[in-house]
Amino acid sequence: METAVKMQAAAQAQPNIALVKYWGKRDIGLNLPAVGSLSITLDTLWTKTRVSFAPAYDVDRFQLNDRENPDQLKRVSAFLDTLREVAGITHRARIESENNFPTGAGLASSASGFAALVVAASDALDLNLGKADLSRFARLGSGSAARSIFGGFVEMNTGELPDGSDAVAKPLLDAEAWPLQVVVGLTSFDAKPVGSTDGMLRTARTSPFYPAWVSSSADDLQTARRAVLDHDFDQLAVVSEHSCLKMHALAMSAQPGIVYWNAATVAGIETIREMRHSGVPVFFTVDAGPQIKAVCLPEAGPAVADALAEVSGVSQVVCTGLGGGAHIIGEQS
Ligand code: 2P0
Repeated sequence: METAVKMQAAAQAQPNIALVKYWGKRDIGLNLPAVGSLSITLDTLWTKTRVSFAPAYDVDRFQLNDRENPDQLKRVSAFLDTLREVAGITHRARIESENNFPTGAGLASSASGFAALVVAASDALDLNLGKADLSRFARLGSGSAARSIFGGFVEMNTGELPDGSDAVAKPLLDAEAWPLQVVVGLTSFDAKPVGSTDGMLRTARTSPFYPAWVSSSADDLQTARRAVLDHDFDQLAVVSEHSCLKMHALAMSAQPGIVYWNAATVAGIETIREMRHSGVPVFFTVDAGPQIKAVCLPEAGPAVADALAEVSGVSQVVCTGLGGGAHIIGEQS
């Protein structure tokens, strides 16, 4: 039986940026989102992960960028346990992962990380999972990872079933159909002060605004979905900035309040708003970290990159288009 299983595989996934944000869980154990979300998958930032299972390994080992990573090992190992259970094996694994961008600084490294991991590990175990199942398993690792299984514009559902089997992402529009550009202004490489999971739980527990956040999210999702399908940039800009500011206002209203921004984040937001008001097709979004992300039509890319590079406190600017979903690669490079 074992000889039929190849036991090792490598995969690549790219981070995604939510335009309609996920913040809050309807079930913590199954990691089910309390709200739907809509994202774009990037192309030049990536995680590449190689997984090998072997009877000779006595423990799981996880390396990130060529260094053992004991902090994340427990989470990765618990995630692999779920797949091992499905495969009916107990072999331990070696996981070697590489990010070509800063980890844990608000650039969605857990999204690309768990998407690459589930694709590599399930292939190594010959689980033959379809994309919806890959998305469902990726969600168990990190909610946003469910979206990185797919490329382009992606929608994530809360699902309604108690077991969460319908809480999966689905593709909305291919990257090539509306090739937006993303310009990321890096303002800090420090790890975020409060992780997303803890931030969500604290917010749900303590913010008086949490019920309003949950009940207003379906409208944002519907507006954004329509804007994407219509290629209506202005409408997408309005609803995306609204969802971003609403999520951060919500986090700030937790006790103690969670502030992911720094001075450069605020300056970047002002810069992008001024550009948009002067007619440049660009809008901003910010995730659970201080990086500023500008989304624009391709013709505005160079001007947006120049403007963000000028913002005081922005140390580096990264430009990327939209890319495809997580996939198997021949070798980890
Ligand atoms: C998002 N974020 O929609 C939102 C906006 C950050 C801000 O999804 O607890 O790391 O692992 O499911 O996926 C980041 O949260 O959280 C996130 P868990 P995750 O992209």
